Amino acid sequence: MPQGKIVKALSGFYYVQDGERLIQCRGRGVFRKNKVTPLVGDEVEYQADNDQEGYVLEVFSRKNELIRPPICNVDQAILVFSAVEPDFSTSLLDRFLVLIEANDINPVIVISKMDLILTDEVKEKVLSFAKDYEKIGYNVVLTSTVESTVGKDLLPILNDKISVFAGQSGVGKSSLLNVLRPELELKTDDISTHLGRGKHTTRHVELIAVGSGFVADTPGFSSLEFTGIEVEDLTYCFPEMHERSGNCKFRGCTHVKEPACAIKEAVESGEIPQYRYEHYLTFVEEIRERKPRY
Ligand SMILES: Nc1nc2c(ncn2[C@@H]2O[C@H](COP(=O)(O)OP(=O)(O)OP(=O)(O)O)[C@@H](O)[C@H]2O)c(=O)[nH]1
Ligand SMILES: [Mg+2]
Ligand SMILES: [Zn+2]
Repeated sequence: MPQGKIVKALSGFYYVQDGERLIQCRGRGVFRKNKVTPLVGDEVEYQADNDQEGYVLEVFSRKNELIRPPICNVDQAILVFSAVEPDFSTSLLDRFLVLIEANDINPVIVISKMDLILTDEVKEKVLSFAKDYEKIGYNVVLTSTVESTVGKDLLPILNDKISVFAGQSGVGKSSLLNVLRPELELKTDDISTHLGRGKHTTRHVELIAVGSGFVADTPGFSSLEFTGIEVEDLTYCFPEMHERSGNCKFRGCTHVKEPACAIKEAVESGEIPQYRYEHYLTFVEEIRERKPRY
């Protein structure tokens, strides 16, 4: 039986990419056999007499699975954050990073719209943030759609992987993909029209072949709340805290009020940026407030 990858799910059809062929399939067989709903990203076995009337017969086991957006076998999340318009936000970035770390997905940080920076002051600020995140161990790529290096900057990261593009509206996700594959002509919008969107746009998830990889151009995570994440999990989502937490005096230290806390010491000595720790504290508070307290 032939095998392929589901690259799009729409109106009850699954579109299976098998090399150069795209086969429109139904999923009847699978539902009956192992009660699994096929997802974009699935590796499947299918049967088809022609490209319009196929059947997904079997879904192979998944590496991971996101609920919103509904997609699986994701290798990495490309977090697109613009340097300006909108301004670079470490608090929003840290929120995305926590959600992605909690899903065991590898994040890559792309700082876009570098060409729109007008002052040295802003440029230095953005570069120093980039350095902070690199120091944590994250891959940080600075780029813009006017740079001729977008392909060189991004393709090596995207090749051979399934990536989800995530980030605020208007940061330039679709624009970057349009540079990588101009023939796609993905719809891009200026900020003003973005405000009226959202409600009206049907957002189906689709994998787009870019280089030898696949990319999902979605807003990423429709909810940025920490549902399902506990305070104890949060340290794992801050790699620079996780690697130091063994040095805290108390096991299970939450790095908030405990004495002899290695994290607080690292913040005081400047090894961990103050803003990262503050975001951590905000998230701890948010998770604690979610719970009923007696
Ligand atoms: N100068 C400049 N403008 C950019 C760059 N990237 C995007 N833009 C502009 O920013 C606006 C928003 O870009 P989009 O690609 O639509 O943003 P998006 O992230 O896909 O937004 P959503 O689809 O709403 O999530 C458009 O007007 C783009 O032309 C860049 O690197 N440089
Ligand atoms: Mg877009
Ligand atoms: Zn601690």
